[in-house]
Amino acid sequence: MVSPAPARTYDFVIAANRLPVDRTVGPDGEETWTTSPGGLVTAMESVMRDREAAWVGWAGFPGDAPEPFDDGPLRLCPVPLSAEDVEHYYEGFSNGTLWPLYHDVIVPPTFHRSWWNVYREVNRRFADAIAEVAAEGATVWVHDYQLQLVPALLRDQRPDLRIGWFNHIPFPPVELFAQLPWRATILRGLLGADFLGFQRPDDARNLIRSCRAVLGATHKGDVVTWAGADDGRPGASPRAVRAASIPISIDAAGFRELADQPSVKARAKEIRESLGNPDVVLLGVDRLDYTKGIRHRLRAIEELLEDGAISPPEVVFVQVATPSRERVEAYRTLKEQIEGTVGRINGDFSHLGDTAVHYLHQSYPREEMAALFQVADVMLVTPLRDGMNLVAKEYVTARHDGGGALVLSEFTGAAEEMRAAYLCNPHDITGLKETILRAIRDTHEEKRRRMRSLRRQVRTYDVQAWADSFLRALEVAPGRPARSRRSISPMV
Ligand code: GDG
Repeated sequence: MVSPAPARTYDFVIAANRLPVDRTVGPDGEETWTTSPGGLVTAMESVMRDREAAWVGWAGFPGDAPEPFDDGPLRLCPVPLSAEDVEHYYEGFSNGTLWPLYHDVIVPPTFHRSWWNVYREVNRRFADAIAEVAAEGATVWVHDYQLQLVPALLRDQRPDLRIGWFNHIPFPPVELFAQLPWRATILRGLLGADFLGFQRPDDARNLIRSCRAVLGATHKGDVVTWAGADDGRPGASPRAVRAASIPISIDAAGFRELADQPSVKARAKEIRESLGNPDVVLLGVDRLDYTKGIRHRLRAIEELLEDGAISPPEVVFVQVATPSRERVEAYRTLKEQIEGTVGRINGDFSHLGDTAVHYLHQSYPREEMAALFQVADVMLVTPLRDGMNLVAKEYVTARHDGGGALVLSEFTGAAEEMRAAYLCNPHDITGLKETILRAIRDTHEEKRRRMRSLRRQVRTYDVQAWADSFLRALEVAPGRPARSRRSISPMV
């Protein structure tokens, strides 16, 4: 009898909700996989260059998962999700509960026990899949809010692993986080990691405060110590977990190269001409999400048009709103509201041949995005809350001609680093209008000075620097300290 070959294991494992590939099925039923464009894939490419690694994630369609397969040196390990899992774990708990709760409850989060049960079950499935493919002593990098229970579930099975988790979105203040009926289990899940990475120092501090208030954990500086980190089993020894900010960035060299292509520059010229060669192009590029502040932005634009401060054909506004989460109710409502507002503004302020607001509810290739950035004299990045916002970093990188101006919301992670932007509070419509006008009217020299500083910042701290910093922090994470005192009055 031939026994099956032992499954191959890897020293470096990445886990994210999605695999970094998309499947397409041809008319003859043949499957092809293409690398999905996106920051995470690029970031990980840079850390996987010198080593073999496995990536655990959902393949993007419900039902049975394909067998693990190789994409160059990368082993892809699909986790199956049924249609019900997608509805409850992804659209429900991840996007209907956690997303709004972690973004300042801009829309009310929905709490459903049935969603939570499936979230727990899917996180267990991810942990099992990682445990199977991770070699003895491997490093595991878990990504984002969809997988917050994975660190502890994994540590239970595999205490030998070094586990890091990075949150791409904000972590809420304890006053909001405490609403979550399953707050203690989520924190216990996270504290299974050795290192927790966040976009902003405030996110890390919010997590530490929640651990103190909800679990009764202690902390010294950015290290949380909690004796129940092994799920409260008797005799569990305390673990120390560091929580700190390691802000994400973009592949600045790659994006610059893309923006520098003659075809992209030619396309930028073409786009400007098709807009009627305006004096000023204002641009917004966002997933169609209520966190991105598109409604507030449109309100400011509408008032500027009413005031006569801007008008087509001299000044036009282009809003790219990439389709997103269309099966989630709040997103359908937002789409209707935005489309109604754009219709009203254009009805009131456009003339035949001169459109005030160009609204594009479509997804474009990266080359087209780079061309659009080059057309934008003023880029409007005005989210109500955003973990980082990569569009801001891409915009300044694409403008290697030194032109342009960036209006940036204070409520983005990017604003912590990009201090030379025209910073604004998107809730303050009067202030937002003034900032937009300043970005339009400031002197050429002042705008160039700001853009130079912003470009330097993104070039110096790129995605490779981000990934390196994260892995270094994980490598030197504290691990198990001497037994520490547990405080006595947790909120659980
Ligand atoms: C989460 C956090 C954090 C957009 N439309 C198209 C397109 N995009 C690209 C952009 C950019 C990316 O998608 C969007 O990144 P953001 O950072 O702006 O926002 P989220 O999707 O909300 O991402 C966020 C991020 O994770 C990373 O940690 O910054 O705060 O919410 O790269 O250019 N790309 C293409 N066509 C489009 O139509 N090709």
